[in-house]
Amino acid sequence: MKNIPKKRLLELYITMRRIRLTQLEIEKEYSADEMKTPIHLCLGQEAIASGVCANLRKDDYVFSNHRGHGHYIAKGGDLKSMIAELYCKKTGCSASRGGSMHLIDLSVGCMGSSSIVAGSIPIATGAALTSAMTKDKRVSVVFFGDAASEEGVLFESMNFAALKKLPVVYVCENNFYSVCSHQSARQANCDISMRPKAFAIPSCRVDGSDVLDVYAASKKAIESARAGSGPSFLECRAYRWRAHAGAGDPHKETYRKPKEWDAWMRNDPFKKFEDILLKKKIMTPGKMKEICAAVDKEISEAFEFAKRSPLPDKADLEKYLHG
Ligand SMILES: Cc1ncc(C[n+]2csc(CCOP(=O)(O)OP(=O)(O)O)c2C)c(N)n1
Ligand SMILES: [Mg+2]
Repeated sequence: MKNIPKKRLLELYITMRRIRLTQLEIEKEYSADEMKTPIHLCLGQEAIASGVCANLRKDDYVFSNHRGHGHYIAKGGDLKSMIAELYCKKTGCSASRGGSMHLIDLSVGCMGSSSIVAGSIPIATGAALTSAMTKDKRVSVVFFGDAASEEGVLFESMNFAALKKLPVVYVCENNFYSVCSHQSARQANCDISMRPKAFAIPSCRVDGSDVLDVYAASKKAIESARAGSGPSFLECRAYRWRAHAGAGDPHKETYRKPKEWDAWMRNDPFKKFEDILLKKKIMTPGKMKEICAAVDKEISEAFEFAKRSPLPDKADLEKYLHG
């Protein structure tokens, strides 16, 4: 904390707040059934995207997955276009063709996401191969879940990245669940951070509810990738506050242990960071108010923009289809 400038700490706070409030607003509006897209909220996991992306340059690449709102926002993706995409509007960042799981903003290095679990991992590895070949000094980061860590393609990608010393950082967001299946019901060894060691890839476990821990670990990994030392792997543990998809978690009693749920609910990544900033007087209550007002305004403007944007033209239904 001592080594992080105040300006950077406030930026981290603003990013977390933007993600948190955007998620809550989407959740609130979802019941109106105007967003014709499944949504995978990242409430509870905001610190991961925020901490990692704060270390990236604008021209670095981020590859995401189905739970990608936070990655897109933290990398600087345009919020109005993101919300418009959820409303399937012409002005959406994927021109209404993608929905919530396919957010893209190439102008800031949001390279898009795949709804195929682990699908973005080899794509990010390929982008890192390009960077290594062209020596453009860009770093690729790929975010994926604990279930994606079970897919064979991760191991093929890690082997290739280690062999070629590619500038890629693998960020596994371990929220312990694949839909409703707990990690312990699926994995023989739940220590995901151990697996990259088979390829001699530096790897560590990070408290994904602590933005400062994420920031410090990803700084090291990103700097190492940029310096040409090859890939790194972060296992960031945090909790998915809502159902796998949709608003709330109406069936949580059927698959979550109450004790587990309660403990994680008391460990709010956003509130924790806010309390630290206030306690250490890095942020005054006045500054906090100012930030909140600006974020609220930005979000309500994004929703207004999305709602008043036109739907795509019927005549364009087959546009972008090839074959
Ligand atoms: C290859 C593949 N298998 C299964 C699915 C269905 N599916 C969608 S999301 C998901 C769970 C993903 O869990 P995880 O990777 O841990 O990410 P989280 O949803 O927890 O963020 C599954 C099984 C899919 N989309 N792609
Ligand atoms: Mg998961």
